[in-house]
Amino acid sequence: MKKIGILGGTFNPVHNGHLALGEAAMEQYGLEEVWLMPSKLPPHKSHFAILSEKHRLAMTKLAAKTNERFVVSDFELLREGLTYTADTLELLTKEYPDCRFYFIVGGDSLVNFFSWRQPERILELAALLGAGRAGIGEETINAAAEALRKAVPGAEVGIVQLSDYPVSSKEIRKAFFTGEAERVRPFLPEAVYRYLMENRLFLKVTYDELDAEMQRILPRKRYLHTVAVAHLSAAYAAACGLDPEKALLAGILHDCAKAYTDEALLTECERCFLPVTEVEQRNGFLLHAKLGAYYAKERYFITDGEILSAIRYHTTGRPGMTDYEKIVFLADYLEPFRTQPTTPALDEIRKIAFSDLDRAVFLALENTVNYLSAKEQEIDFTTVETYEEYKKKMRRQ
Ligand code: DGI
Ligand code: FE
Ligand code: FE
Repeated sequence: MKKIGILGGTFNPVHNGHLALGEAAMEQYGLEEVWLMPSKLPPHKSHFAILSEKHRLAMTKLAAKTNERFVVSDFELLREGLTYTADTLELLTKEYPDCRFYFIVGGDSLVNFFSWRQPERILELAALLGAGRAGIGEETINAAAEALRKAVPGAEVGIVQLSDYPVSSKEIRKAFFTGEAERVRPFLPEAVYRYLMENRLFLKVTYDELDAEMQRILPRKRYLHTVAVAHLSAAYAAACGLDPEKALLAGILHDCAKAYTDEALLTECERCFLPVTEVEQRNGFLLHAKLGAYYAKERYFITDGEILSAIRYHTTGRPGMTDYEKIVFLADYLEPFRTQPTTPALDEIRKIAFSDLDRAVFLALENTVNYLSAKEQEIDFTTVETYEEYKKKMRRQ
């Protein structure tokens, strides 16, 4: 039987850590080849900035040239619909009856292997190799491997001894997006680095990518609101001589953390070490602005402070708001699909916003504060402070 390793992944981009894992598996388990198999987009993960199959495959081919025993397989890419490992192995074992497949996964996957689809079937069809990972701990991984061997008689489960690779694909993308591509160059096969540079990939976060991601993660109505805010923000920016592109990006991301319940927002903020005030404890939804700015930076690689603060303060405003903050705050309140039954003055403010940002912000704040008071809802201290500042400002005019 010919021993073949299968190393699947999104490979966005493929890096030396993937190759090191493949090579370690070859050496430690006597594999003749390792097939690098780029996968389709996993439905549950973020699709943001995932390159086309064409690019991911091309880079994997370049990476495979570093070792003659690497083979690139487009087996998963060529299949229709969702691809589950069990199905892939079912087909592979039929097509290559004289091969024994060694399916290589990260150590974390070994630990939660029973959450995969048809784990027992996978273990019947192929051997499973998990990468040892310092982050998880040798004992945990060994125990997981032992549990799998016990669960399926005859299952072959092994561990690939390998120290943690210092970077991930995500960190590589981040470095590219933030202009630090050179720093991660040593972690990529040189040909892959050149490919990314020559094709200008991961150089800039585009509106279209963010739009597609919001469409994917937000409910339909919220998505339409978001797009309306993005475009209205851009229009305000143009009217004020500011950069419409920046306003557009702030607008499309302003509610990117809105698809959570109040409770989930609290947990998520804690997980991300974001401070939570007492008012926010009681009114969890306020946190979507803070968490949204955090996601914009960490997930969507936005580095522009003016874009980030426009997202951060879009719900409460703040004293001394910047123009971009005012723009997104207003667009959020005034976008044409937004209906606020309690605010007949909305159309009036809509007109004013194009010529006098400050007056429009004042009126929006006044309405919000009145509305919340009438409904006996707690008002955030920042909202109150901002309102007070604007009242003074308006008296001076
Ligand atoms: O996320 P959106 O629904 O698009 O809009 P948003 O982020 O402005 O949130 C809207 C709600 O936030 C709206 O019902 C008014 C409310 N809000 C704004 N400031 C405060 C506030 N709610 C409370 N409880 N306290 C505030 O200070
Ligand atoms: Fe919001
Ligand atoms: Fe909004």
